[in-house]
Amino acid sequence: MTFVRRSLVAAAAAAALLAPFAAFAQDIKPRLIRFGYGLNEQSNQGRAVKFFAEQVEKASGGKMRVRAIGAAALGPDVQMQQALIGGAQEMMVGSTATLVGITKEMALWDTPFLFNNAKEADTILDGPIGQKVMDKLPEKGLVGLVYWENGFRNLTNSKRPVNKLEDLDGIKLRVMQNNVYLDSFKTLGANAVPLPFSELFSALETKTVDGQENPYNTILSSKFFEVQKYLSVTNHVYSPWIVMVSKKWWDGLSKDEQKILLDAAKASRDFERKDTREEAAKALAELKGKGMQINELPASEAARMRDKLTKVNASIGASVGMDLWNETQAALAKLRGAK
Ligand code: TK8
Repeated sequence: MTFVRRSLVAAAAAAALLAPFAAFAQDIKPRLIRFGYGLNEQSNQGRAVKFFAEQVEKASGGKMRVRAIGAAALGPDVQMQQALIGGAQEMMVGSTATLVGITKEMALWDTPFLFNNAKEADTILDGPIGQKVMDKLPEKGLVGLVYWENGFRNLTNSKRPVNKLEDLDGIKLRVMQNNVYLDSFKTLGANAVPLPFSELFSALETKTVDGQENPYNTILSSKFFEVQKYLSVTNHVYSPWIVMVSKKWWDGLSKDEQKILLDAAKASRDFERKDTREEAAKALAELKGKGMQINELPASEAARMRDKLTKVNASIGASVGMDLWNETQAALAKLRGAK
């Protein structure tokens, strides 16, 4: 019998012995962690939350239990953030973009075309700059554990293929509740309207809005192809998700419990990025198969869009602070030079 098996058997025997007392002994009752997220269970987000839950249960020997609650059943991102701050919910994952109202430095990640590829995103997010931004959360009542990949965002709509900048004119486009996104798409000529993700499908279905932008994975898992005909490949911004814990609750955990959560979060990050990238690589063909009409923007039009969007950079720099902005630009320049 291996050591692990032997200790598992021992643990099981101990648990069986203790079971009758569990109802009385407070510290034996598993800690329940309500982990909310916005996408559905069959999404890359849902799969990664499930993976995290399994890791935590395993590492804690069942003393910590994660209840994964998807499809915004605990409310959209901004509502869950408040529940974490108040201590009414333990954990969540959501876009950094919806966090900007609480921690303005998160707007750094909303910079259009900040990262050229996933490698750059991983290096910056997992490095000192990503940590520095995350370290702004505790003073607001939140603890950030890791960044996951939401992904490069692309445009869909029900009106027409976006082949040139002018095609966006008058398109009613849902954006996240975030000023950089609002300004970016207004700058491009769209009629941008902020809406929580949980209201998006029905807003598209009822034509309250004509379009939206999200990574391929989400367009697929949220079935936007059922209500959107055109997908234009823009990759206009890399969007991270962030896994967060209520600070009120976190502060009451033992060091061991905190370590279990952090280790599981790191393992889930690696799982999630791999899973997301594998899915994204196949998603375009799948979306085509579902009937979407897909177009790449001609390089000259992509450049025009990019040029227009850089106009929002000055306001991002001002809100995140020029030191952080310059440090990020320097780190990216160094990364690109090192290749
Ligand atoms: C899910 C959202 C989603 C985001 C959006 O809660 O709102 O468009 O991309 O992933 O955070």
